Amino acid sequence: GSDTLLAQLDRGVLRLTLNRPDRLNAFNDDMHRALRVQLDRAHADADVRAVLLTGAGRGFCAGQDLGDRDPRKGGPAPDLGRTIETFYNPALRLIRDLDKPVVCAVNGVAAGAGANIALACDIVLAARSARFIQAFSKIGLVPDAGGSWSLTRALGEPRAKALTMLAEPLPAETAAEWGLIWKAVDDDALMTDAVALAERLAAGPTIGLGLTKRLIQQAATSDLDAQLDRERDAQRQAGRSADYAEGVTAFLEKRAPRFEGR
Ligand code: T3D
Repeated sequence: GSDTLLAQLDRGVLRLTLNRPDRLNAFNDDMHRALRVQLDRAHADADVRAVLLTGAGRGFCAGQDLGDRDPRKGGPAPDLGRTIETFYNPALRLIRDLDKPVVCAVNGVAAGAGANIALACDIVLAARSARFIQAFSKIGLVPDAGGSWSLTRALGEPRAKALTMLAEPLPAETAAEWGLIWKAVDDDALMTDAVALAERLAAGPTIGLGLTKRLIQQAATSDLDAQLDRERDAQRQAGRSADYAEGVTAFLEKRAPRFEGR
C-alpha cells in the first residue's frame, strides 16, 4: 500500500482516494506509481466490479506537483514528455480500457491533469462547489491526460479552446449543463450519491456494462455501418453471459435480478 493513494475494496467497488490533501492531491511520482498499481489491480481482480475515484480533503486533484518542477533548483529542463509517457498516458489508457465502470466523485477543485483524469472516467459526479480548471496555459503548457481529446469530444472546439487557452475555472454546475460531466450534486450529498452509484454499477451485469462502455467509446471514431457490426458482436457476447440469463429469468419471474458479473 501507499499513503498517497488510499485503496479499499468493498461490495465490489474499488475506492481510490488521492491522498496528498495539503497539496490538493497533486501528483508526485509515488502517487503516480500507486495509481498504476491500483488500476492494474482493477483490470486483473474479478472481485473489482467498479472503481470509484475521489480525493481527500478540500480538493480533488491539482495535477502535477509543481514543487517537483522548480526551475530555480537548477539543472537541465525536465523532460515532461517522459512524465506523460510514463505516468499520465498509461493511467488514461487503463481507465478507458477497463471493462468495468469507473465513477469519479470530484469533491473539490480539479486542475490541470487532475481535471482531465476526472473527465476520463465513465460517470462523473461533482460537488457543486467544485471547479474544473485547464490550468496548463497559466504555466506555458498544453492540455494533457487526454484533455485536448475529451474536451473537444464533449464540448466542441469553441468551448474546448476557450477553456484551455483562458484557464478560467468552470463551475461544476456549468460542466454538467454543458454535458462535460454527468451531474453536479450538493457538497454534502456527493460521497453518498457516488458510493450508491458505484455500488449499483458493481452489482450490475459487469460483462454487459463493460461492452457498453467500449461501444460508446468506439462510436466517436466509427461510422454507423462499423458501429452496427460492433453492436452485433457485443450483443452476441453479452447474450452468452450468465447475467443475461439471470436478467431475463428475473424479469419473467417478476423479481429483482442477482447479477454475478459473469
Ligand atoms: O511532468 C509534468 O510536469 C508535465 C505534466 C503536467 C500535468 C499538469 O497537471 S500541469 C498543471 C499543474 N497544475 C497547476 O498548474 C495547478 C496549480 N494549482 C493552482 O492553480 C491552485 O492551487 C488551484 C486553482 C488548484 C487551487 O487554488 P486554491 O486557492 O484553492 O488553493 P492554493 O492555496 O493555491 O493551494 C493549496 C496548497 O496546495 C498550496 O500550498 P500552501 O501554500 O498551502 O503550502 C499550494 O501551493 C498547493 N498546491 C496546489 N496545487 C499544487 C500545489 N502544490 C504543488 N503542485 C500543485 N500543482
